[in-house]
Amino acid sequence: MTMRGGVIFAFLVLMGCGDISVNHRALDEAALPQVNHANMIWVAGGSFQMGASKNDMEALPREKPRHLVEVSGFFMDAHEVTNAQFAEFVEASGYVTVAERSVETPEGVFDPGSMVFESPQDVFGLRDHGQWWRWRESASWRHPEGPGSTWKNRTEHPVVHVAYEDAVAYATWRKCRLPTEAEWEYAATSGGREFRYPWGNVSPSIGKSKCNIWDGVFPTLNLATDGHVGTSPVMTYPPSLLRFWDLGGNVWELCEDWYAPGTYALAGNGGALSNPIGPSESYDPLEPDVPKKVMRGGSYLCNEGYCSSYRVTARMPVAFDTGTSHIGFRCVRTPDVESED
Ligand SMILES: [Ca+2]
Ligand SMILES: [Ca+2]
Repeated sequence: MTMRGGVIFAFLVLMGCGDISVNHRALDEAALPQVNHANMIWVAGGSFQMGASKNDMEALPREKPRHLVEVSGFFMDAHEVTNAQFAEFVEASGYVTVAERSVETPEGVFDPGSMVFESPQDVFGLRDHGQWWRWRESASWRHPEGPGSTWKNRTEHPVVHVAYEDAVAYATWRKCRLPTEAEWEYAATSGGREFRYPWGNVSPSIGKSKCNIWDGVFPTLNLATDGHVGTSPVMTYPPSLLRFWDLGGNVWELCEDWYAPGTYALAGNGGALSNPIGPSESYDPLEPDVPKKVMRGGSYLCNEGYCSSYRVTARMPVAFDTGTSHIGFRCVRTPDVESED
């Protein structure tokens, strides 16, 4: 999926140039969190089978083969980082997110903006994402749908329109980091259990709502039987066994690993991988020139008919400089970092 970077890149190609510079603003290292954000869950280390089984017909090839992984213990946020949490970071540090920055090129300065999901009345197949993603000037975490929308009436919703470097900046400020794919999946399976979803093995279409996804026919009809068309406040649905909320659905969660579809195929020769961190560089055959990170867990746009990415093994590439209206993150921290406080 081509988002912010792709839109800008395509525009620059059209203009015949390609040198993008952005307005970076240094973090104020002294402005550390004044509020205890340590709403984190301890995940005891262990080993587990990472990835989808070969008989899983719903899983994509990039989720296979299943392989043995060892993970050291870590703390992880109980819920996605909220707008209120991110606002405290921005107020303390003066940080400006990627979506809020102008893009300077030899041909001129382009206004800030981001990609916003807008449900179309009709679609012609599901391959052309441009049918439901729109570039909106001024869209950012402050204005999730662009002008006229604001984070201030959704303070406990997950922050969105964060690119990888925005998430890293926030995590660093909190003395945390982003999870690796292995840590995320290990937490999502509540420590390596045979779970298909973060809540267990029951399909989200059966019984009470288990997470915030797309109820209906994507992308034209959202029945919102789970109570939410867009993002929902964190901790709305039942927690997982380890008491994590929204690991499936609500917003996608950025991970530290670079994306490559063949990561698991290179995962060793039968021995357990210890704390894997993914490939040294990304490779997406569909857009080989765009560096991409991995995100996990699906979003409020996923459903069984289109993208069942709330499955624990689902993995999705995202351009490292791109945030959208359905991408967020949560933080982890290791005991060594914890003990330095
Ligand atoms: Ca929903
Ligand atoms: Ca999520």
